[in-house]
Amino acid sequence: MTQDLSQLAQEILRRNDRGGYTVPTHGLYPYQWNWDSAFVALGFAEFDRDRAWQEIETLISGQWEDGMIPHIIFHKDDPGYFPGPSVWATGKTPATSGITQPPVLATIVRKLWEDEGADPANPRMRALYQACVKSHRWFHTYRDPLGNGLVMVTHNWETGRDNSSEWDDALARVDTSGVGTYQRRDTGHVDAAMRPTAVEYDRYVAILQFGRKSGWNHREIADHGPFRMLDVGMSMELLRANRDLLVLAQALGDTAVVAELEARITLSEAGMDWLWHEEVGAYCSRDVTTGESSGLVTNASFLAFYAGVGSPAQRRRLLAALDRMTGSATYLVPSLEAGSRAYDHKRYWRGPIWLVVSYMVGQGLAEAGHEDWAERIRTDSRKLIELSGFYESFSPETGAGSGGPDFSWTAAMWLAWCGK
Ligand code: 9WN
Repeated sequence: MTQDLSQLAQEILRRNDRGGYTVPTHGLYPYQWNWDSAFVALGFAEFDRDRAWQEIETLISGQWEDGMIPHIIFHKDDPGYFPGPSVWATGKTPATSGITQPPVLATIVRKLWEDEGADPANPRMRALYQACVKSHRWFHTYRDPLGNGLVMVTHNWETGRDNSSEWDDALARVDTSGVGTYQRRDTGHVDAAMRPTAVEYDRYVAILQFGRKSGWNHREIADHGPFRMLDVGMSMELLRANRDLLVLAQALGDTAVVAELEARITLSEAGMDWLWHEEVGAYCSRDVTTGESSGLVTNASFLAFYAGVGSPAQRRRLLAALDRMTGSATYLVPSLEAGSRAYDHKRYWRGPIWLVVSYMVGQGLAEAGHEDWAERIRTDSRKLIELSGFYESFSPETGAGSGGPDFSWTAAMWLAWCGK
């Protein structure tokens, strides 16, 4: 069975290949997505090293002058997705969206490079290193409003955990009166019960429109935008990515960047406590405007191990939360703890399992010496694919697939991690 599924996973990546980049799935997501491509590169790396590097290089072809790596690159227009390039209207070539996505790239570049012998002269690593330095500086410049090394997002789509209940209160304050009419495409591809609601979509579009009206001025968006949230996921991912970028900077003898990254890492390590919720016993996202914590345990809370943060006491409480989840979930790691406000085992990021987050959580736990938990998560992830196939996400209760089928990053996670 493993061999058949590995074969199928490779076929999915080949089939979703549009020439130098993959689409996450046919139909629902017809463009190149930022963090999807990073994870997809790990899958390609298992059978086609050149294609793995190329996936990231094609993504970087859409990087903005100021360093931002957009969340979508619209290499070819496609009427099957809303909002497409004309809605974003960023005026870039290639056409892109106007927001970013989780900064996992440096971590993946480090892995590709190390797996090939960690040669500091590797030209592909060197080019991508420069792109990552620029991207991380963009985050530090525009997305650290409190100066404590955490990451603020200005659109919920940036988090990659788009409709997590963590954003509900902040999104409820977004003025949607000027949104106008538009035609959603996603619900024409998959069951609407698995997607965000109409009210939620209006809010997403309203935030987009604020950015477009500002001429995609990221200073203006960061200071005055309608959605300003310190995301626990991206804060953890950027800290981790800074640690991995530091390894590359050291290998290259880039002393100025080494010093810069060391300072950022120290800042973020200390800053992370701002996200700690003592009563809940977990890291939770916080609204920059109101200071409110979501108070919700999500799969991103467990990225603390991956980021290398948390006192022994904090880590014990996180493990207790993970243990608690095994009581309500058949499979780990749900994107929201069952019983939480708006939990729904089928709806997108309000419960379903997403294997790329599980992968990072599992990796962090293994590195922290919690091999038992890491193995449980890996085995569960494997079972989900064996049971339901290569879906976008999975119910933590039944294991049924949700969202799009033949999903690129799920295939990649099989090849690089849980199917090995
Ligand atoms: C918006 C592509 C992307 C993922 C995100 C996931 C979903 C898009 C959407 O699909 O978001 O970016 O239209 O729902 O939430 O994590 O990168 O797979």
